[in-house]
Amino acid sequence: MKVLVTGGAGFIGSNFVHLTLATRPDAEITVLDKLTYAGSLASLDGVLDRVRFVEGDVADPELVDGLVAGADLVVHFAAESHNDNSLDDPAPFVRTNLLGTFALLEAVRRHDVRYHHISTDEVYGDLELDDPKKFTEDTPYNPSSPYSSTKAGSDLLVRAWVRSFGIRATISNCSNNYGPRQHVEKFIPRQITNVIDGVRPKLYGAGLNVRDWIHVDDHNEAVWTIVEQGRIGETYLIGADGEVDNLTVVRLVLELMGQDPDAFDHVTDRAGHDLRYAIEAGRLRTELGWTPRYGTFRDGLAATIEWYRENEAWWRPMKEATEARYARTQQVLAR
Ligand code: NAD
Ligand code: TDX
Repeated sequence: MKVLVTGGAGFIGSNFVHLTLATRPDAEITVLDKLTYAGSLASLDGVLDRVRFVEGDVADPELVDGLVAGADLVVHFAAESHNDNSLDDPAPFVRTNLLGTFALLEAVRRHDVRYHHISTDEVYGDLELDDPKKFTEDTPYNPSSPYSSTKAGSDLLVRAWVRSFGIRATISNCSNNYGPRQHVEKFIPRQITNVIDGVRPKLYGAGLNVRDWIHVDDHNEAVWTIVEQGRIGETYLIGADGEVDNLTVVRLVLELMGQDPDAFDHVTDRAGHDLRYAIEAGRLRTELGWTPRYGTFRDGLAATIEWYRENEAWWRPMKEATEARYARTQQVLAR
């Protein structure tokens, strides 16, 4: 099977490439990636000789058309993915997340190629801390940030192209991923690399916000399950019942790294900060028989810390610029 992976030099996309080559050796992979600040060829170390790498923009219709024409399957990970950046400058989010998806949809429509769309639980907005309900496939869309609204818009484009043009597409909306090769702007890698650098972790506000953590390999196995068994036109939520509040995560990172669990700073909160995400993945589990394989969040976090300790050469080049960017907008409020 010829697979076009967009965003394959990013966090989840590169882990998808590694996992696919390890578990489905017949797959012929082409990666299309613009190598923005978030993409790194080093994330494909060890497999670059087994994939065709194309540096380019998903929002370039001609480039995309040629690549889609030669594929049996497109898995679309490429996106501007960081909420904080979208508050700073929404323009690349609109361009990549909306126009990039549009270019791919038109190409898969022309060439009748199977398409899987990677999206996020953030399209549903947020939940109250004490709400017993979780997000389901029927939860109304209610995105909060420029990032999540452009992802929501891209999902709606996919649904319309299925209904109006009969493209063969599926959508998945996953909760927060963690694992190796995640950019150091994101919550968990930022704190791990701060501690390695002797800098105190930075918690937004009081840290009561809850995220539903899933290991990136569990996400990517779920994507393959949907590609292989999912119903065309359907949306599947992906999550592994991993709800943890941010304060607990920061304290756990510090504890696992041998530090005082209270040695962190409270910094300026994110504007419009979503309170809680929680996924009900019943459709994926009962209809398609998927189940997460990774162990506890604590074990997964310990393994992730180990990865960052052993792979400083991977993250060091992006650390200084990331912290310089945060320093412009975030102040320490309390220790
Ligand atoms: P990432 O920022 O680590 O990687 C994004 C990749 O896309 C980078 O390699 C970047 O170079 C590439 N890219 C950006 N703009 C591009 C363009 N115009 N053309 C081609 N390539 C471009 O993001 P990630 O965390 O790996 O997220 C991947 C996908 O998964 C996104 O669609 C995101 O919305 C979704 N998602 C992420 C999470 C999460 O927790 N990280 C959870 C659910 C869904
Ligand atoms: O330094 C920090 N301190 C902090 O308290 C950072 C960077 C984040 N946070 C908080 C904000 C969130 O409540 O941690 C939580 C997680 O933050 P992010 O890693 O930025 O993730 P989030 O905004 O939840 O979005 C992530 O999951 C859904 C991904 O970045 C998205 O791409 C995905 O769609």
